[in-house]
Amino acid sequence: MAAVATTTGRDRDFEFDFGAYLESARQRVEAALDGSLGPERPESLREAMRYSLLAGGKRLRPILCLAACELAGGEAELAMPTAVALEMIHTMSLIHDDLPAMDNDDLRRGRPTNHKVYGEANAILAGDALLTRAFEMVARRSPGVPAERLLAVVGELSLAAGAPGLVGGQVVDLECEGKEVDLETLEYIHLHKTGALLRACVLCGAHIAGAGDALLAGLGTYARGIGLAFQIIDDILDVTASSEVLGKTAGKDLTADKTTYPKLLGLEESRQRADALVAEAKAALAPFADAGEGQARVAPLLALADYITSRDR
Ligand code: GRG
Repeated sequence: MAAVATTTGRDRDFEFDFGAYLESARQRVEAALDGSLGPERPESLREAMRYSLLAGGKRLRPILCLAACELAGGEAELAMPTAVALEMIHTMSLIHDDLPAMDNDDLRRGRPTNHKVYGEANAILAGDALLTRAFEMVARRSPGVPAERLLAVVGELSLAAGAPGLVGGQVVDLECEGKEVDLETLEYIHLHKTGALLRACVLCGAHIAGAGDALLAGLGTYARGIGLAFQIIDDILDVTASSEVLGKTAGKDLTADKTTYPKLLGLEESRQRADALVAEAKAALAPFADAGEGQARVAPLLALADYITSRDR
């Protein structure tokens, strides 16, 4: 990833080295993930959990959480247990999504899927253990964060993981396979299956720092834009990128007869829509980008929004 210099539009001299930021944040997240699993027993369960949690991935969700915490004036390290929890929930959703009863995939993050290595029952249980461990990370392993802020985080995580988020989106996605789907339904699927967890990432980071209503509302709008754009780009990459680069099976949407943005709008219009959504997302943060510290604090989230549409995997 090349270094990206970005400006907020108020001070054209302000520069932000996104490449260096991303690399440093990823390394901190990887270290935290590595240390996050305790002496889970039995050992076979621990191994299956670690296999998927430490399999790489862009780590976009924890980084969004840390960046939102810093935008709200908090110490990123205070948000690290929550950032790890978000990646645990995301990893659980990938393990379950790959199961034969769902998307039935063999390849994830460049390696055989969890159930291919540990069997279906163990993969389901490893996902369950990661999901529950995520809540433990917040409730019992977040020193220095006031209890009412952790309660707000638990609330966001519950909404994002459950029927109002990932599960609801996945159910509608599965129900729609092989059917004609309109844009409204597709948007519902994307906002729930993918957008809800991205929304939780920025809101949780902001809650840890005790953000006020105006910033939470701005971040909610930001998250809607990047959530939809993220899934549109995912749909585009499914058509245009190789399995080798993606680390997961390319062309799956066509095989599963899923409706996607490229199918409904074509590649060009889909990309335009993703660009417009990212522009909307960035605009929602403009009020918090006052010259000086505000500019520096908002720069990572602005650059992360751009990264969502420029990524190649
Ligand atoms: C059991 C509570 C519970 C929920 C599971 C299976 C399921 C319900 C939901 C599926 C959610 C899902 C897998 C959505 C797709 C989101 C998506 C585009 C994932 C890819 O994210 P990347 O590209 O992956 O950030 P990396 O590997 O980089 O982390």
